[in-house]
Amino acid sequence: QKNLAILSLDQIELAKILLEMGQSHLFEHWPEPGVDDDEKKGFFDQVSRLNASYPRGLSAYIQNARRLLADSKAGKNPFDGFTPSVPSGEVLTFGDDSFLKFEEAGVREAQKAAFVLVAGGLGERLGYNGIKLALPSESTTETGFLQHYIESILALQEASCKLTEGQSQTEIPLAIMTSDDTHSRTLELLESNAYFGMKPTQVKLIKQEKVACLDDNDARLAVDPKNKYRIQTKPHGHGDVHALLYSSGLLNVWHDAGLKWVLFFQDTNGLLFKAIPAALGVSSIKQYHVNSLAVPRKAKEAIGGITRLTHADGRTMVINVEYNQLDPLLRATCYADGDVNCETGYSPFPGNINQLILELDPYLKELTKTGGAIEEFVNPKYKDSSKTSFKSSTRLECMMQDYPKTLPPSARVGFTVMDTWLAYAPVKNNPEDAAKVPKGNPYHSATSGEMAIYRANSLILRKAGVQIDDPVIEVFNGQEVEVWPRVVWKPNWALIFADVKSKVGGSSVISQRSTMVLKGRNVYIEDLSLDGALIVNSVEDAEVKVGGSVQNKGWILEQVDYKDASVPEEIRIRGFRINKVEQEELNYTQPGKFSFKP
Ligand code: GDU
Repeated sequence: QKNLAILSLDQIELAKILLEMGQSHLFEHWPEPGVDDDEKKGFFDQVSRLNASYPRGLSAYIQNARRLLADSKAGKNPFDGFTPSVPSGEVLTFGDDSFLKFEEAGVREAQKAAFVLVAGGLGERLGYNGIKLALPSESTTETGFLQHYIESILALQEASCKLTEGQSQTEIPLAIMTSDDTHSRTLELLESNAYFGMKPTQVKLIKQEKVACLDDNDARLAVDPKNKYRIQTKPHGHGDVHALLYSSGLLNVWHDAGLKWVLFFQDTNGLLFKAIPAALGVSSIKQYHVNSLAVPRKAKEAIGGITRLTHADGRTMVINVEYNQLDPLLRATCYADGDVNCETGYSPFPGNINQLILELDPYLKELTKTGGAIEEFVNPKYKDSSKTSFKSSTRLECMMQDYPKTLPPSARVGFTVMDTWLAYAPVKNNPEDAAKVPKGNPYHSATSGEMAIYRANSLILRKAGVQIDDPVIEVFNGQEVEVWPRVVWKPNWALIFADVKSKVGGSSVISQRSTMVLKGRNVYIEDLSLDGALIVNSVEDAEVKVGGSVQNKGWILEQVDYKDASVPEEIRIRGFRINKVEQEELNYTQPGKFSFKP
């Protein structure tokens, strides 16, 4: 009470809310006015942020927490009354006629799209201290994830405008959700690299706030162990992205600009943009309000399963069931063996890769009602079976893929399944954990993420008629991986399969030990026989034909032990480094037509 005198009117209101919501313990240890007054004001600054950043404020947070904690204590199953079954979606086969049709439609639509990258997570599982967006997606060109994403969006922007000639050049917006853990380093990465070619105004950073931790089933907010004038906070999860897009006004800006699609994606998937054009085409042709990208899922793989849930009262929805909930749900219903592979060798439930495409108009209408609040969950670690106290404080969490849960049955919610080799190779697990993944399941490590890029590019070239040697199996950091020729190209060389087909001709051959890097829009490969390393750098208006026999010692993969602390972290976590012994490097810096044939 006595401390009220030092507070502003707004702060007194916040104090009243806290007292009404049973949070008087937060002030119990406060000394007399005059002692630590600045810290006390700092406390209210924090409370004010926590109040403003949660849809409907801190009291709603506490109420939701009490409800969810009571449900958790009572052992209430969030899927009570629902029976899971395998849903049917659009299944695409890379390179066939319908795939090509979807890709073209997607490129056409791209100029009406905005991209949203969720990158607030630190990636503790990966054992990398930097932000994941700065991590090289592969070590042949050392292109980082953020650079690759931005270059892909720029290539898409250009291709889209070209397809609909006559229309003004669009700038596809990119919003990046950061957190206190990643914000300043993300901004610095962009600024020190001239936004990787995007206009700075094209990129918007939206920062998620953490949420208050909870000490007990009454949702008493936890005092920060490091500062008695602060509430302890933890991340709320990637589901925050919806509320932030709404409260920042970005969705309205995009809507007013005539945009139609919002595409969400995650921080470390080097393959994703190979799948985006076709997936966007599916959204457009099938008129999906919500389209989730999925891949065949191995049982127990750490990706959610897309599931049709049918309630006893007749309601149904197609939704992600998170990987830790899928097995108990299946066991409790009609799948006694739980999360296991079926006769195909895969889980019958497609795996959610959290690439969501939402149609903007219905999305904005829905968020106008909900403010972007997403169904939350709580996962307290109880001290004992009485479930009366926690081992450590907990908090509410939410996931962006839970957005469809509040939609009416009339909403058009679908999903698109693509081959894993084309669409999904995240970098999440450290070498030790990756090596422990059950045999046959994907490692999701820096090693597998990089190898997947070479494999995808090699397979795409094969499909376009290039003869590519089979891979060899090698072990890096205890993980057995296929090593294909290290083929890398910039997104503006080829974005969709039709681009690749138009740029390779004749009969070309690439040996397994080879490396090929293509940087330049108008580089054409014709009757090339490559056994070694070939690097082509060419300016926009040069047209270059590369063919003939290129043979040299090439670039060699050398083993690195992840425990060797003398090696930089981004190399160690892969288990190899590239020794650039010898290469043919072609540089075309002037406009004109050129042909290379040794
Ligand atoms: N993220 C945030 N804020 C957070 C937490 C995470 O922005 O508070 C971001 C991360 O930076 C990352 C993305 O959200 O870009 C996903 O985070 P994780 O990689 O930690 O996600 P999980 O592996 O736990 O799982 C998610 C989905 C799964 C499956 C999987 C696919 O929940 O269903 O789709 O990604 O990669």
